[in-house]
Amino acid sequence: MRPGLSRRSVLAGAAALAVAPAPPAATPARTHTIVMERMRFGPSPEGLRIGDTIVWVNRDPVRHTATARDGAFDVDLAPRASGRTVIRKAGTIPYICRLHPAMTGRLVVAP
Ligand SMILES: [Cu+2]
Repeated sequence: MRPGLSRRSVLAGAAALAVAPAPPAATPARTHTIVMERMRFGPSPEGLRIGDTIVWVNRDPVRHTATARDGAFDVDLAPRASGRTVIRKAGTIPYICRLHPAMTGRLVVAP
């Protein structure tokens, strides 16, 4: 038993761990808007991150959906309605309107 390794030094070590530099503060989640208008999706926001929210706004007089091709989300919007989804994964996520498959877009989410 090393006499130098006292209970005190063990506690000091634990305290040092507790104040070790934290990883960079997580970027606060943000909210982005994508407008559906005139049978198109508006531009996809830049700088998307996991945890961010997308607010989908349908300004058309017809129903639309925002449907991820991989099933990550599926928002069904009556005319003039809006809805929201939270981004749960990184990568490129193509999406369409199920009712108007010519309406397409993609989210690019940072890893
Ligand atoms: Cu549509």
